[in-house]
Amino acid sequence: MYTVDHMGPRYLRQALAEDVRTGLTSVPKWLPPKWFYDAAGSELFSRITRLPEYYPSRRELALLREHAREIAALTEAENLVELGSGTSEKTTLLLDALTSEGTLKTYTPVDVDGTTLEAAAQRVAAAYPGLAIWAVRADFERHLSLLPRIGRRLVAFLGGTLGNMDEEGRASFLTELRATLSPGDCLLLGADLVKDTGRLVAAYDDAEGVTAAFNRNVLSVMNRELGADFVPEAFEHVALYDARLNRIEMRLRAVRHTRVRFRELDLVVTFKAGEETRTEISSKFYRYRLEREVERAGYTPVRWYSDPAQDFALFLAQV
Ligand code: AVJ
Repeated sequence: MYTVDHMGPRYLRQALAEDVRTGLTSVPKWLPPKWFYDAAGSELFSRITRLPEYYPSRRELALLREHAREIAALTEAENLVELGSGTSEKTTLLLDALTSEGTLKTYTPVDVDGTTLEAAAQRVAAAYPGLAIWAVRADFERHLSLLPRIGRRLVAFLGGTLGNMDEEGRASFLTELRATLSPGDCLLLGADLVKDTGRLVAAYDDAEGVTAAFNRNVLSVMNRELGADFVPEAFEHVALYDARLNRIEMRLRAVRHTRVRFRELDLVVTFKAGEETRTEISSKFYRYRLEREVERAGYTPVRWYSDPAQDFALFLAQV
């Protein structure tokens, strides 16, 4: 097992600092969702995937169970590259299928959180003794060109994380990724589909408040990394569905006028009472539109798998 770290403590602070300077001085304020995922945030996300309201993980797992063998046969991948691998739980299905197919040699999990990445890589290493593991700590929005290019690749981008980007962001991401791939390499996307607004909102505003804690975790990350003095309880979790842009937005709403000092940045940010900071978009897809986006970025659609309720899809494309 090898670990490559493109996000040392200095990089992390600097990238977060840049995003804070840009996002929290914009109107309206915003922050990129990648900063949710420190060790605590990754753990909270893991809990989200088990919530009754959060259907995407269960749907995707069922689709993987049903179709992993065919995906393995179609891709004949030697290297499974997983972007935003987290705990690598569902990855087992692809690893098993590619192992039976007899092609798999390498697993390359890629994640922003070192703790979660390391633990997941260790677990996979123990369960698959013959497998080479290249754990890469990286930000897939910035470090795509630095990913190892070993063997025939299947790049898995699951969970619906592509939805964290807007249409423009998706176009550049897909194009940049395409540029690092070779003929025969494949891309497997997990995509959450447009559906009833009530169910969408409930998935991002669960009764237990786990998603609210996950949302507020970004405040703790800024406190720790940038010496900020956010009081997380002074911000309310907001989840709403924008039916025009087909996306969930998560926001943090200041319950009262709040002034936050960033010790490491020489920066003070004020939040008006009721002011909302957007912390995440989670786009929901229509099949034909996602297929068109992926085709425009230079891939050929191979298979579209979805459940009977049309809740979630796995989309396999090839270069
Ligand atoms: C990991 C980005 C797919 O957008 O559904 C879950 C993150 N945010 N609940 C999503 C998330 C709030 C999740 N992704």
